[in-house]
Amino acid sequence: MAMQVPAGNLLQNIQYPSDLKKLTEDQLEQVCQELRQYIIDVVSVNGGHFAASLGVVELTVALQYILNTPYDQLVWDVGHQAYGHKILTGRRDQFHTNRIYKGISGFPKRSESIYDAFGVGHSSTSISVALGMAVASQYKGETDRQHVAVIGDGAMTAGIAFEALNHAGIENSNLLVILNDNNMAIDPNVGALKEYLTDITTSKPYNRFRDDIAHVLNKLSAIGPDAFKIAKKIEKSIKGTLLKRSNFFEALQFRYFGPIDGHDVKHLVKVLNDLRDIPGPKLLHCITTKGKGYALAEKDQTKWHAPGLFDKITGEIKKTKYDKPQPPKYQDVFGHTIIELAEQNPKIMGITPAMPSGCSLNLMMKAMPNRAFDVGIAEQHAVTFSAGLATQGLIPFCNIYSSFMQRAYDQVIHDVALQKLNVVFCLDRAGIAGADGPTHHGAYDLAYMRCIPNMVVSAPMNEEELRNLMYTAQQDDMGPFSIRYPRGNGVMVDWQRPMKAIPVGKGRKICDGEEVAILSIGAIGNEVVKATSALNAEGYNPAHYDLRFVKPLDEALLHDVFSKFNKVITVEDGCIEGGMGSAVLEFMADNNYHTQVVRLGIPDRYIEHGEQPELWAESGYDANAIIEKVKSLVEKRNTHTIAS
Ligand SMILES: Cc1ncc(C[n+]2csc(CCOP(=O)(O)OP(=O)(O)O)c2C)c(N)n1
Repeated sequence: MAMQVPAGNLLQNIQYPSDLKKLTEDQLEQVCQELRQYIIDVVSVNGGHFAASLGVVELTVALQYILNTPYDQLVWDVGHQAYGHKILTGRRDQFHTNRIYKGISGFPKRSESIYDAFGVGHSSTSISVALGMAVASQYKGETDRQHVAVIGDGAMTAGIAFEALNHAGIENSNLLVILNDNNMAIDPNVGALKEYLTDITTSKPYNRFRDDIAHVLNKLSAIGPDAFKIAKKIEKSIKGTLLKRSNFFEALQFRYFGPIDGHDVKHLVKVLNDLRDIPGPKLLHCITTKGKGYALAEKDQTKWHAPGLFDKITGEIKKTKYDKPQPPKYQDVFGHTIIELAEQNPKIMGITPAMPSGCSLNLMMKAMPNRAFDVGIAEQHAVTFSAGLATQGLIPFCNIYSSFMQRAYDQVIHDVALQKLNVVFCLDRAGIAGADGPTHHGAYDLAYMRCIPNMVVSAPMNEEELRNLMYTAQQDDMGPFSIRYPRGNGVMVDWQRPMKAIPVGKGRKICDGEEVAILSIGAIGNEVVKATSALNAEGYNPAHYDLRFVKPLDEALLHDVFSKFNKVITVEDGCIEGGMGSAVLEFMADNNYHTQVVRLGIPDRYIEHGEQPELWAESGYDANAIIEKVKSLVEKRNTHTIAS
């Protein structure tokens, strides 16, 4: 459980950046060492993201040393690398509660600290936001204010990052983009931009040329302000004509600096200090190593992105050991099943936007490299690329986490559903996602998919159902088909059973009962199973149905339920507003039933971070909450009927 660890000699006296600024530049290396050690010490016993924060320790220290935060705006992209930032900005003593229920958030969050300039979790927003801040400062006449976006090479692959660069290039506002280039996303970064960044980093003639210019500029600027102006003119004409053609960022009217070593804290301090005085949009290209300072993490950066608890001395990642085989993760059921299906059906393709390990499409990318694609952090593109494949008669399985799919909503409607294309959306991490918190909970997909014409909206209750839904979806002419499943493990050890098609829109009865019927969708139905068996033991006898589909609804099943029961509880691991319960209410109103319906699900507010069971309980739809709800609705039964 949450465990506090002591900080090093310098770090223990740093609560806020003002304390850091009291130190000499010569002491900063030691601060970095202690900060890195503190992150290792705490994350090893409390869990969380790891390698990304280690990679930006020097950047974090240098930025806080030079900038005047929180007046200056420092925006971290994604935010999974901001642990050092949190520790240096008033949260060192709470850091051991990171990501724990009721503890501090694993991401920067405006409500948590004035130093968290922007709330993040989803990637690639930092340039847009920092530009907005910079333009606002310019408008308000706050010309001394700095605005810095720190963005990874992975996050830079997203469309919104390009959109922001395109806009920033024509605004003459005070914006510094720091490109934290470690050549990695969670998995190895992909795409032509990555290759370009590698070229620019390793190209000798380019670097020599750049260094020469920097050298001349430095000399001239040392002479005085006039000389600096002249220097800038010279830079503009030489760099402008020659570099514009060869440098992507310069072509977008940014002034490009770098690449520099992002682990040399003293040099970073010097460069950041210099850049403060240069107006307009600038980009500083820093080369860093993800996992820096922890050898195992440097070697296997994907594994150490978020390793869970580990022994910091031996590097052994702690996994609970079980005597018996355990049910698999849903993501692995997807990963193995898509290969099994693709071996039979040559039309099947696999697509992920930058989450091959997270969704287990990496298995197919290895087994069938020409049929599985990591397209970078590009959810919109992933969907429309899938649409393109589907126009040619292929059946793409486009796997996107439920919360990241929010990015691609228009593509789902306009590029897939409107054109009735056979794209299968597999929405991983649907429902409460856990320690990542509100940015990552997959709360809305049932509601946002359900209102789209042509869309099939389904959710399996267990591994076998997931396989059967995938089997069903890959049949010809199924049209757009979404399948949502949660983070974590399923409930079946013996899950690799032969697959069969499920009639679209057909639910199933889990157990008969009296007086009250519980309708569930998806894996949260297993909490209902726990509840009904506990209730049976106490003499209550609710019925339980697994709807399987929110669209189309199983109307025959619902007619049956509404004619037999006058009390109905709906249970979903998704937002109550507009979700499955709402669909049931619409059915009821349309068919003139007058049944009492109680809807359980994610309430109309943002649910913070914690373990899934803690958050289901808080939201009122874990087994206990369901038991209480049934008891409050029905009178106690003396008879004890075993559910069939
Ligand atoms: C919109 C969106 N898609 C996917 C993710 C999942 N994700 C979190 S971090 C990450 C990789 C980011 O890579 P990079 O920006 O290079 O940062 P690094 O971890 O290498 O420091 C991804 C894909 C996300 N947070 N947001």
